[in-house]
Amino acid sequence: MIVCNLLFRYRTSFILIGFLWLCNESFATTIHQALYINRGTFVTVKSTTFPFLAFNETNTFNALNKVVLASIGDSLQITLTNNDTLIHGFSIQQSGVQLTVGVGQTTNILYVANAAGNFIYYDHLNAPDNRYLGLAGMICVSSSTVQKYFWNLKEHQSDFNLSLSQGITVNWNTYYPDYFTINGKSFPDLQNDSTAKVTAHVGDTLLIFVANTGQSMHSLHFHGFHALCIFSSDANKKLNWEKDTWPLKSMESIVLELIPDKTGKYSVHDHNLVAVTAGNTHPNGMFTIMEIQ
Ligand SMILES: [Cu+2]
Repeated sequence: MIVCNLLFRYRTSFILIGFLWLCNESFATTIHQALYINRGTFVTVKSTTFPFLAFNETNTFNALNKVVLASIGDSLQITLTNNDTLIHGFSIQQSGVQLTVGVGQTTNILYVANAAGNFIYYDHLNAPDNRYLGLAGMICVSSSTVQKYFWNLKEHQSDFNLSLSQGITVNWNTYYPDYFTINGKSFPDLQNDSTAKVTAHVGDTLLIFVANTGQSMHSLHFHGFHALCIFSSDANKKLNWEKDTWPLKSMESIVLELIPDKTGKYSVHDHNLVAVTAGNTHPNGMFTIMEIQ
C-alpha cells in the first residue's frame, strides 16, 4: 500500500524522467571535426615519391584524407584550416556546401547529416586538379552499430602530381596513371590498415563505404561474395543491386552491405588489371585480402 502511494505521488516525476531519457536517446549530437589542408610528400609502396595534398585532422600531413563519421541527424561542425600556400575550396556532395578558404585562414562549416550514405568532400577549385592532388575524402553517415570499413580509391600519375604542384598545366588526355591506392596505401601495406582490411566472422553484417575520388573509373571485384548496395550517389542507380563487381565512376560513392557466409581468405581488387600494379610492379595496387573466420 505504501509503495502504491509513493508510486502515485511521484508518478509525474517518473513520467518526466522517462520522457527526458527518451529525448536524450533520440537527440542527435553535435560533432566537432577539425580538418587541415596539408601539403606533403606521398611515398609509394615502391618508395618513390610525389607531391600530394590531403585533408587531415591535425597539422601533420598524412596521405589518408580524414574519414569523417556521423550518425543520422548529427550536426557536424567542421573547422577547416588551410595550411597551404594557395587558396583552396571545400564542397560536400549532395549538400550545397561550397566555400573557399584563404591561405593561413580558418573557416567554420555546418553540415547536418540528414540521411545515411557516403558523401565525398573535396576541393572544387581548379577542377579536377586540386582534388586530383589528393583533396577528396569521405563523410560516412550511418546510425548502424555494425562493423564498418572505408575504402577511398585514388590513382596517380607521378609526373602529373609534380607538374600540377609547380603550377604547370597537364593534358588529361595523356593521363596514364602508374600508382593505385586505397586510403593512400597499396598492397601489401594496405593489409595493415584496420579501417580498410576486412577481418570478420561468418554471419557478421559488414558495411563497406567506398568512394572513387580519383580520375579513372575503378571496378572492384569481390572474390567469393556478393554485396548488396544500400547507398548509391549516382542517382540511386545501383541501389539494391547485389553483385560481386562494382564499377565506380570518378567522384562516385556507394555503401555496400556484406554478410560473409563462409570462412577463408578472399581478395578484392580492381578488375582493370593495371590498377593492381604500382610503377608496373604486380600486385602492389588496389588489392586487399578479406579474412573471414
Ligand atoms: Cu577478380
